[in-house]
Amino acid sequence: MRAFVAIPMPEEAVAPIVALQTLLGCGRAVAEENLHLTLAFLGEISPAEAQALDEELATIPTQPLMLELAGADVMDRARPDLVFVGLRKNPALETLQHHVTAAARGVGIDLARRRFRPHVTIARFGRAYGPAEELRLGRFLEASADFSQPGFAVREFVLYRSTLDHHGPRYDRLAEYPLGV
Ligand code: 2AM
Repeated sequence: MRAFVAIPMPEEAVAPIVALQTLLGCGRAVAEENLHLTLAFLGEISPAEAQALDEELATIPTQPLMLELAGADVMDRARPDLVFVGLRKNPALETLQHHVTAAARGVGIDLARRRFRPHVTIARFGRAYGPAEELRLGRFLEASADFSQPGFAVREFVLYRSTLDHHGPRYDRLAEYPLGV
């Protein structure tokens, strides 16, 4: 199965993100219930690996986590394929992400060695990126560069299975891990 570990966006964060999606007005907006911050993309894993990982994730020491959304951007200005909203630097988030990747590697899941760049993808372009999108995106980036929001508390992180079909991705919760409150 294709799996990943992420923090789902709580209700308080969804409304400002939807406002950004409306402001963008192009691309395929990520469905409200799918908005998340990826901690580790696991790729294809076996049910046995998922189970071993679940046991490890449950032992991660947790602490309360407040996140702040800040600034929308694209990953690659030359060839934008997705638009995201970033998060203010947060040591507790980095610690959690470090524990999650260590847990995955600890059970033998081979993770890409990428710098952690916390973000919530709000829309994807896929192949549908042309001059009209370029114009809209340019306006959007200007209008949303200073976007910021009051912090919100995160209550959990989640191990998800991702299934891709022609309607887009479907994310199923395999297990949930509460964060300290
Ligand atoms: P994205 O939001 O930056 O697109 C579920 O698919 C999650 O895993 C998404 O948040 C997606 O990140 C991330 N993801 C999908 N494929 C990936 C890949 N090949 N490498 C890293 N992350 C990936």
